[in-house]
Amino acid sequence: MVVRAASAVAAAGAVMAALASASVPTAAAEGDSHYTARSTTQFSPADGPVLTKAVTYNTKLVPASSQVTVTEEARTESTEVTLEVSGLQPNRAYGAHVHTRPCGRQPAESGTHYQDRKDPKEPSVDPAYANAKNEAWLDFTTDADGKGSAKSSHNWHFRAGEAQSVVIHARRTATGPGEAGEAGKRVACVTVPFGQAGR
Ligand SMILES: [Cu+2]
Repeated sequence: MVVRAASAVAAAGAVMAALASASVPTAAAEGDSHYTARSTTQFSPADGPVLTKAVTYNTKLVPASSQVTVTEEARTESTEVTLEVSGLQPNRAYGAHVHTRPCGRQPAESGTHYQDRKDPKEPSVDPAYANAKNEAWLDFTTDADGKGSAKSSHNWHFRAGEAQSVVIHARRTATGPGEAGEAGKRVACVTVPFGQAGR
């Protein structure tokens, strides 16, 4: 029992970092394949002792211990992503998108926005590519309690390995030419392996 207690203490940090994580392929209905992956995590400072799955780069806009849940629901003809946050600043607009790379200690490590049709030019600020249909945008406005949520729906699927995080930005996503897709500084990031359905 003493040995067990010691290992439990050692594992406590990891448990705090990943409160709950589930990947649940659900039963197919009439040939329609249906896959749901949901992950809930607390944000930790990106410069902390351990790089956790959800990191905050700005503890004023996204406080440590605030919580995030990301759900990917993939069906035969569609993909739906849901973002839910709590513990953020009340009554405030944030931008958010699915990005290509996992979160790192530096905000830029999460890469560019995931695009179904890739813009040959980088950075992609052309509204023909940088738009909410070709990318997964999850902008939200928090309520008086600091809770917020957003959902994106598409008729395409993520290519496995090419969509690996959700990044929260300091402001709403712009849509005009030359600035489309921009949403200010990256204030937090959660690593999520999208596009694993049926592979
Ligand atoms: Cu982004």
